[in-house]
Amino acid sequence: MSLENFAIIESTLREGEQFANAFFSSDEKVEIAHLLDAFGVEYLELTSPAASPQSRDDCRCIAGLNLNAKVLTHVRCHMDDAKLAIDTGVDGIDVVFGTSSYLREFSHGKEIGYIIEQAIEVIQFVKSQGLEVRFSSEDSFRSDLVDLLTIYRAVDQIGVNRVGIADTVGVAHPMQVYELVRTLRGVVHCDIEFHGHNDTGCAVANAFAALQGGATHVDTSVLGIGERNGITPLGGLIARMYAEDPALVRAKYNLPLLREVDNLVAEMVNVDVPFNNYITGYTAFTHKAGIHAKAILNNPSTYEILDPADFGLTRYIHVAHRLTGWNAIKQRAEQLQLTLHDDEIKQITAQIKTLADEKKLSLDDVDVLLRSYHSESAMLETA
Ligand code: HCA
Ligand code: CU
Repeated sequence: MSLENFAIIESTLREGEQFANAFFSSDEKVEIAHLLDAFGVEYLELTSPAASPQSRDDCRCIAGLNLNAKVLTHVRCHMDDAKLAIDTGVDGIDVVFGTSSYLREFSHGKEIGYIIEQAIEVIQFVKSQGLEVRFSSEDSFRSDLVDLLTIYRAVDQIGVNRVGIADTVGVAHPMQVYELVRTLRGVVHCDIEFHGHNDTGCAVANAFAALQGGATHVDTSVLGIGERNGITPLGGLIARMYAEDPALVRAKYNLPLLREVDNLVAEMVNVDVPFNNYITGYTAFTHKAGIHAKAILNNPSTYEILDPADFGLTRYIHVAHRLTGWNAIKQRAEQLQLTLHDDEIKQITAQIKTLADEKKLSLDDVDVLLRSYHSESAMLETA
């Protein structure tokens, strides 16, 4: 069920602000918020208004933009923070508490009974103000399962809108995520959110496993930016969900905006979009080996699970190298509007392979060869 109904909680303006290079100005935050809203994410999560005076003003400002996306802010499970958050005019509040034995021992030192009391007070208050509220436990995968379920059952009973599980340290793998969400699904009636860090490269798979297990909401950030090496990237989740159900993802999101979203944030935080980035990396739709190129030219689905056209992108067939094949070279000749016989194309291909063994070729080198063959064969024909 959730696979069709999933919602994205886009946290570039909260978790993303915790990325080493992120120093968003207010104008930049507004620009990101508008673009993510146009892309179609269901929620935006903003840094706590308790973090700094500017953070509070930015919450107010973005909450007042009248976006389609619901605006949330992320606060500690504390009445003072909850009051500050409500005053900003946001639609909902994401409350978080550290439940792991590490955090209980080395961070806040609180017992489970106390955590539940605090949670109930804050949740009831936020709900009494007519706002949506989520309760999440930091470091859920290193928390005691009985403690975790006890807390979640208690907050579910008083009508929390969502509970969240967070893989704060990126330690979980997909099967564990699936199991925990499945177990939780049997205990609470409310929605379930997943927030996963990417320390071991599992963030996209974990988010997907959470949805398979019955989660309804997934946290993302643009390019995955966040603490350390970040969380589930927006583009990665989109790619994963598109592979599952292209029509659904096309209907939910304005996919051609993804490249602009990735580029905008990359520029603001002063990084390049990685070459192998999901969908928008510069090699994401580049095909190289002759066998791949031939099949792609016949039918792109042979080697593409994502259709670049849905994202406003085009595929590229890389022809200038030793792995090339004559079908790819023929296609290049056609692009250049050069008519050459298949025999000639095959000869040129052999020549390209020999040359490519000697040095790195450019597309220009291939074009020059094709053009010179073409003018030679045209001369022969007119002679
Ligand atoms: C952090 C907090 C958090 C919160 C996740 C959530 C995490 O450690 O900065 O609210 O679900 O990873 O635990 O981002
Ligand atoms: Cu996090």
